[in-house]
This record gives sequence, structure tokens and C-alpha cells, in this order.
Amino acid sequence: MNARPPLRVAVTGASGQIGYALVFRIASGELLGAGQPLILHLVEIPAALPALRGVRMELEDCAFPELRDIVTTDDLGAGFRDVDLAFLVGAKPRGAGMERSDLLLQNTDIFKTQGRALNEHATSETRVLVVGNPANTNALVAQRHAPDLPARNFTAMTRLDHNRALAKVADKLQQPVSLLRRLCVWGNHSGTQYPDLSHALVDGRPLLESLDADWVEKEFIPAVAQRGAEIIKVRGASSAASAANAAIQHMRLWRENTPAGDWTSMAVPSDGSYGIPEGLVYSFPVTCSGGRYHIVPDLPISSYSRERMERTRRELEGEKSTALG
Ligand code: NAX
Repeated sequence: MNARPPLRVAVTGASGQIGYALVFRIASGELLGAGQPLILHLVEIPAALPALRGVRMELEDCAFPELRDIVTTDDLGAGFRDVDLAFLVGAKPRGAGMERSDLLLQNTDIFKTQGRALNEHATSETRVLVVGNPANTNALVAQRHAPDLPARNFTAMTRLDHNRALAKVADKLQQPVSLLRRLCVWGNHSGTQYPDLSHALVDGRPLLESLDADWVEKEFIPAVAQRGAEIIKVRGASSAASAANAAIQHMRLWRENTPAGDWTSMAVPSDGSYGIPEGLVYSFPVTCSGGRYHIVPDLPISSYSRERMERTRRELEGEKSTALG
């Protein structure tokens, strides 16, 4: 008989497209591993509760062996109480004619409320991943409204951008993704992000030896940064399965270890590394071990990289001042 206590996993926006792609994979054991029981806390706005009931029924119909209970709620107290992991996916989408600053402010309200609820109902061990956009700044807002929780527990997702970069380079080199190491994405999950190949290796050799600098600057960086928009154009809806996949990877790597000699990209509160102001939620290359992430230290930064890193930093500081006044 399994003696492990269940872990509690919260997902907001659980009946949205990413939520629908995410919760079944979590319930199947892909996040926590076989033999780890779990309880899902699925959080939605009142209007989406009927759809959420449908998601719950489908989860029940999967008869997942490790899924011990499902909480469906529009109450953040019930949603976040004692959760071990929180995926904050639900957010206000950008409507027609809406300015980016309007989107930012409407989401600021949502993430202020969620930060306060986490502060009250979650624990100092709760790990938070913000997926809902603008993800970095939403994570910053939630963190600022949860003063009793460790700031480092609040992160935002750039692993989807990291994966897009891996896939693009693998395709260009006609090499499997498994041979690539040490790519990273710096900064904001937005068009200013900087997917950086300067430290990357292919089969142990510096990757830039095999790539033309012009291709990197003119094709690779814009293609990765604009991939989300490209998916919307082709699919008629934004990335969902690939976002859910990246969210699971982000949390798994955080709880477990990054493979030896490799990194992942995570947007985390800066500790001042690379001149990024402390507290700004900025994507860095990180390693994970012992259940913690560590920003990769002391990488040499070229003047080109510095300029790109600063551009995305400036955008994040602008978002921060709009969101926090
Ligand atoms: P959907 O509109 O399909 O689903 C969002 C769900 O969130 C809806 O069911 C809605 O009812 C719910 N919701 C809204 N406000 C809520 C609140 N205050 N509390 C709880 N639930 C709430 O969007 P979806 O495609 O699932 O995308 C979700 C978010 O992920 C969006 O903000 C989107 O921009 C963002 N993304 C972030 C990515 C990243 O890499 N960080 C990539 C994919 C995606 O674009």
C-alpha cells in the first residue's frame, strides 16, 4: 500500500485551452511521477464553472490511479489552501482594440488578488509558476502581494520559448534535440526576449561554430520571439499543448534536477546577477538541484548579448512601473 501523503496541485484557468491540455497530464502522474498520489485544485471564474464541471467529469472518467480528489472552485481560499504547486494559467486575454497597458492593468488586479490569497492560504513551500500573460510581470505582482512567502517561490514560464529555440536549431543543423545543451532565453516572455546561443553546445562543441551569425540574428531570434504569433495565425488559437508541456517541464525540473551539464530557462526574481535589478522577474539560464533553482553564474556576455539583455530588461521595468505604479 502507498504510504506517501498526496501532494496538492492548483491550476487556475483550468477549463481554458492550456488548462485542458495540462490537467490530464498532471493527473496521469507525468508531473509528480508514478506512485505519488495527488489532489487537484481546479480554479476558475464563476462563468466557467459549468465547463470546469465537465473537465472534472472527464478526469473522473480517466480513473487515474494516483488522483485522490478533485477540488473545483471559484474561491481562491479553497483553490490555494495548502497547495504544494500552483500553476497560475488563468488570465484576462487581450481583447480587440485593447492596449498592452490595459491588458497589463487588468491582469495586475487578478494577480494582486491571487498573490494575497496565496499569502493567506499557501505555505512557504508552495512553488508558483505563472503562465498567464504578461507572465513575468504577473509573477512579480503576485510575489509582491505575498510578503510572507519566499520571493524565490514565484516564477514565470519561458521554457516554451526555450523549447522553440531548441527545435529551431535542431531543425537548422539537422541534429536531434538531445544533442543540444546550454541554450537559454533571457528576459521577458515577449517579443523582446533574447534566445541566446552563445553558450550553447551541439554534441559537446560550441554551437555557433556551425551557424552563421546572420542567420542567428535575422532568422533565429525573430522566429523564436514571434513563434507564438505564428501559431495563432496558423491554428486560429494560441499555443496550448506546447504551453502545457513546457509548464510541466518547468515544474518537474524545479522539483528534480536539470541533467548534468545542461540548463533550463526560468523567469525568476533576479538576485542582481548580470546587472539585472534585484527582484525583477527576468528569465535566466538556471540549473536545478535539491529542489531549488540556481542562476548560472559568471557567463561571459558579449556586447551584442548585453544590448539584447538590456532591451528586454527595460521593457520589464516599464511593465513593472505600469503594474506597481
Ligand atoms: P483561455 O482563454 O483558453 O483560458 C483562460 C482561462 O482562464 C479561461 O477558462 C478563463 O475563464 C480563466 N480565467 C480568467 N481569469 C481567471 C481568474 N482570475 N481566475 C481563474 N481563472 C481565470 O487561455 P489559454 O490559451 O489557456 O491561455 C492562458 C494564458 O496563458 C493566457 O494569458 C496566455 O496569453 C498565456 N500563455 C502563456 C505562455 C507562456 O509561455 N508563458 C504561452 C501560451 C499562452 O499564450
